[in-house]
Amino acid sequence: PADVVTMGETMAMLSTPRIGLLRHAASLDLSSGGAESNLAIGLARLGHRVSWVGRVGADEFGALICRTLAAEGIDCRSIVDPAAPTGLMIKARRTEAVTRVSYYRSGSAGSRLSPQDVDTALVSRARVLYLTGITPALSGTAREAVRYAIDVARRAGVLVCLSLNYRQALWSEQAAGAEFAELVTQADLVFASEAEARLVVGGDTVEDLAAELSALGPRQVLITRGARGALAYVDGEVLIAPAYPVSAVDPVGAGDAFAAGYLSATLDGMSIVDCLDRACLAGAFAVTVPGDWEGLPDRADLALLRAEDAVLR
Ligand code: ADP
Ligand code: KDG
Repeated sequence: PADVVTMGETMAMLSTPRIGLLRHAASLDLSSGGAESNLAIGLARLGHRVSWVGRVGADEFGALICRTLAAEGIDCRSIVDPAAPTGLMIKARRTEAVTRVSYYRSGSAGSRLSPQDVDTALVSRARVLYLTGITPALSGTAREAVRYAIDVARRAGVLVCLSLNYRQALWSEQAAGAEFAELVTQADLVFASEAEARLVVGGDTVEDLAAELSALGPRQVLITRGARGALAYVDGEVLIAPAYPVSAVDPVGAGDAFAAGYLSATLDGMSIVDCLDRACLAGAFAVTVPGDWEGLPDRADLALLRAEDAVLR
């Protein structure tokens, strides 16, 4: 059985190799990305058994996604949907600091995920189910799939983890806030940025926001704060961790990496302090490279950001 089961949409990704307008790019780099599969890669690199479930089109992009996930050691449970193409995401670095993401995913195979795609045996035997707030924004059936997977996990006593991951291109703050408020009550562990937490609850400080989210049900709430680090609120106790100092080239994917680090340490039975530390380490690795997941660390890498020497021989 898998340690972690995750489900969502992974898209093909085209990105500009240089800074500037997309229209001037003479060539584009081809890769893939998706919040849940990024998380899966992060966990697989750290040695955990992960299954990813999602729909892809009967096309080369779909093949690319399965090939990538399999190469990363993930149990790829892709469902080939001949009725729709694999979704596409375009990333252009407009300036050194600003990345623009455009989606070509409406009506995509990934968005056609439905409750029938949830393998109840796979989910019930896992230790963790990881879902994001992106999936319910994709379609009515995708939203039902999320709810069904959570029901199955809860009935089997599987830890339900939810990353809010608000994507403004997909839905309004109001619609997302209402959906998140319901999903949070069903989760054991919630990852959110401060802005995402504010879609659901109010509060003057980050601690207040975490406490309010936890009051809705989850025993553990993690608030990610980019280069400012993160905060954990567990059983009423607050823990704060600074970010590891790195020079960031692309912030996309940091949240997925953070979640992978946190869940990896949780599966290893580590203390909350150590879970938070591994989460921040993984988050820092993710921002050091242009891709969404390519910079994710393996076990040996975890010691690197703490290393004294810049050159390891
Ligand atoms: P998201 O990708 O969901 O917006 P964040 O940007 O808050 O999430 O990043 C998640 C975590 O990754 C942060 O809490 C932090 O630990 C780490 N991280 C993000 N950006 C940086 C950065 N510039 N330098 C170091 N660590 C970072
Ligand atoms: O979390 C990083 C993601 O933004 C990315 O890899 C693609 O799943 C994605 C999305 O919907 O933005």
